[in-house]
Amino acid sequence: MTKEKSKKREKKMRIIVLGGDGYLGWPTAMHFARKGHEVVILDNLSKRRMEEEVAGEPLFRRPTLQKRVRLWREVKFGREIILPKLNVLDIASNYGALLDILGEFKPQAIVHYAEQPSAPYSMISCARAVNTEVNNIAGTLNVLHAMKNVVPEAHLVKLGTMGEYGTPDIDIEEGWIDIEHKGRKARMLYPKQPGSFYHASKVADSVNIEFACRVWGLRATDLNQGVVYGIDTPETKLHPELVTSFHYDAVFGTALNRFIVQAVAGIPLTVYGKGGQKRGFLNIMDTLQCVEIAVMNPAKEGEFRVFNQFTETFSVMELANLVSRVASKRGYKVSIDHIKNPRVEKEEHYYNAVNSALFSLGLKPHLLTEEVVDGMMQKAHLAVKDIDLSVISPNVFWRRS
Ligand code: USQ
Repeated sequence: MTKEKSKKREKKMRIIVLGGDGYLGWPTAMHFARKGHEVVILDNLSKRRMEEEVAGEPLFRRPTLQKRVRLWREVKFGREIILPKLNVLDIASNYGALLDILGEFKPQAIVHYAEQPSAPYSMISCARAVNTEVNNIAGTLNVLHAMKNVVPEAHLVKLGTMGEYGTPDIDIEEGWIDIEHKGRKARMLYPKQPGSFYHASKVADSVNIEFACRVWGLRATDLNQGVVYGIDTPETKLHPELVTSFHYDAVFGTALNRFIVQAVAGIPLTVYGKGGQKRGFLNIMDTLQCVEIAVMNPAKEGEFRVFNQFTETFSVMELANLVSRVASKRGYKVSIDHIKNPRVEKEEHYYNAVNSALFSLGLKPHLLTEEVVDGMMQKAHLAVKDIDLSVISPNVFWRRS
């Protein structure tokens, strides 16, 4: 690393984490606070309500946001995390309060996780699709307008998704593509083919953010993140109640996290269809690392930067085989079920996505090894009695019935 880069890393920043109560938001807030940055959390707590709707309780009991923040203060592992008086704030519907908080705190970076994150949730019904898109798109629009009005120099670090691109038969670039059409050339946003109304909401966000950067000169990094796995980060391990919300149900649980819990529960792994679906994956610790890299290396004025945020590519079947191998070594009896795919997606396809931007800025990945899977299994085993088998089977279907 160059001297200049390491100096940048030492700089202490004022950071707002929108959606700071979630699976990724809470560990991110602790991570920055531990490094001495000034961190403010806002969250509308809607994820906790949605979890109740689908009975998708996280595996490990998780205290309220207020209690988490209080505990963080008491254990003194880093700088205090700030919860403003109006911390339970819906950024999609309360623009005035968002404006006040940004104006008062004057963040240098805004890390935006405050979105409904589940593809299946967005496909349950018309109401859930509308709710997902309104919440996600309006929230981001409010953030962009508030930035323009009170903190135009701040850097927006927005969590997008690799699922915006879909699975085209060509290589996936990082946000932009050079196109030649009828003899003329242009650099354009990469074509999008989202896999759910949730993924579509992220596409709309990307379009709106790019527009705001181009027209208002805002600076933004769109982190097109792959599927995240993992239970712990260095900070969640500091105290049992600093745990994050680890999901394994069919609505909020992601593939590898679900397979780990299924193996520990002694039930078959739920591979949807053939299992040849390929995706980019990353460890939750690398989410924190990538967000930190983005924050500490801000986009330039007017720049809309897209980083594809994943470290490795696997097919679903490769993950299932890996989990099954590790589980067998631990003495669990594991089988793999190819269940009818509840989604409409390609089950065998070309997939080659570029992810070099974060690596060139210093990302050192935590790769998915048998040890990592084994560590997750051991942790999940601690809560084996709490696994609710009734929430494992998918009950949201993409097709018309
Ligand atoms: N899958 C199975 N069995 C399961 C669960 C999933 O075969 O039990 C398959 C799905 O059909 C899909 C793949 O695994 O082909 C990934 O599904 P997922 O549920 O792990 O992830 P996804 O719905 O795509 O969404 C998750 C996060 C979302 C994030 C996205 C990144 O919930 O917030 O944006 O991963 S990406 O997939 O790159 O779009």
